[in-house]
Amino acid sequence: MKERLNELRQDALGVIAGCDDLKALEDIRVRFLGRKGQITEILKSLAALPAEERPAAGQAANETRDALSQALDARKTALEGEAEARRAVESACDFSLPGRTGFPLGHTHVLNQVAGEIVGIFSEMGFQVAQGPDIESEYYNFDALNTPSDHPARDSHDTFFVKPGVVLRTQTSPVQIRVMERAKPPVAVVVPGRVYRVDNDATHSPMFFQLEGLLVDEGVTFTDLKGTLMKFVQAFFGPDTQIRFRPHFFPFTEPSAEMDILWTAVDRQTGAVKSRWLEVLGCGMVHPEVFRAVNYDYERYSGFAFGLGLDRIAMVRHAIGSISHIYENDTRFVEQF
Ligand code: 2U9
Repeated sequence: MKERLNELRQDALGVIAGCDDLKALEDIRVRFLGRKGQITEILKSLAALPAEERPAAGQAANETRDALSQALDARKTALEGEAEARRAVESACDFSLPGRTGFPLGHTHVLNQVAGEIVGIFSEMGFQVAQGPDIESEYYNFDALNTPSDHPARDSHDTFFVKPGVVLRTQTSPVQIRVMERAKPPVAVVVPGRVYRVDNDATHSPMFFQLEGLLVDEGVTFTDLKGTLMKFVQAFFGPDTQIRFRPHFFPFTEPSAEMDILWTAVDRQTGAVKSRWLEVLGCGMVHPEVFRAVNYDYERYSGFAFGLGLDRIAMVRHAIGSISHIYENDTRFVEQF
């Protein structure tokens, strides 16, 4: 019996020491110490021994059982410790690793880049920046700008009405009216800002950005207008850019004109260099009726004004095909500028 127990003990201790898996260790416990385990079977068989052999055999069997039980517990603790150490290594942070791709950095939107540059060019010429409300009275948006109440632009098909007499401004010109109400000439301002029109296609968005300019003083002529816009165009589009003026009509300027630039572009497919006239802004001499509305003496003062769509300027400069690209803010587009 003693020999059998010793053999079993050596065998079991070897198996336990070689086990490196908690589940397998549990199987080993069942194999030796379980209800039908080998030690349990030996303990049961003690009853069949002669009475004088029983105590010694019982003691030896109990010792073997305790030894195996201890060995199993010790191995279990060791395996659990190893598993815990492995988990700690696997989940640990390595602070010496370089960062992943890094946070994407934002940058100024192409429209704000263009606005900033244009404002910069005009401030160097002495213009100040003025701003005003997006929601305007019909008086500031139309009446003060010599736009009669039956003018088509005042129709709800063209203008967003907030309520009778109140509109989303269709141009930034009402800001210049507010400036003139508060200040005497000389006045030289540029007004960048959002404007709204009931319009939505490849070249129009219901909300877009304009920049308008106004200069009023004694003796201001159309030549001053041409010279100022020439300076602007050369600074913005390049020193060799040519311009031309075509007569036009605006209620708030007389005479009025549209200005084109001769735009030279290289065809990406054929490589051919092509030049064509592109409309970039509207302009004119401030209408006497506008001066009357702000109590300026139109016999003494004269002035010029101009207005441009910032999206249009950005489209010309960067050869952007559709205005919707500018306002959709798809990052694949925005990132290119
Ligand atoms: C005052 C007096 C006159 C502003 C002007 C234009 C011509 C013009 C358009 C360009 C493209 C609007 O964005 S656009 O569709 N603007 O053509 N704007 S003169 O004239 C003024 C402004 C204020 C007191």
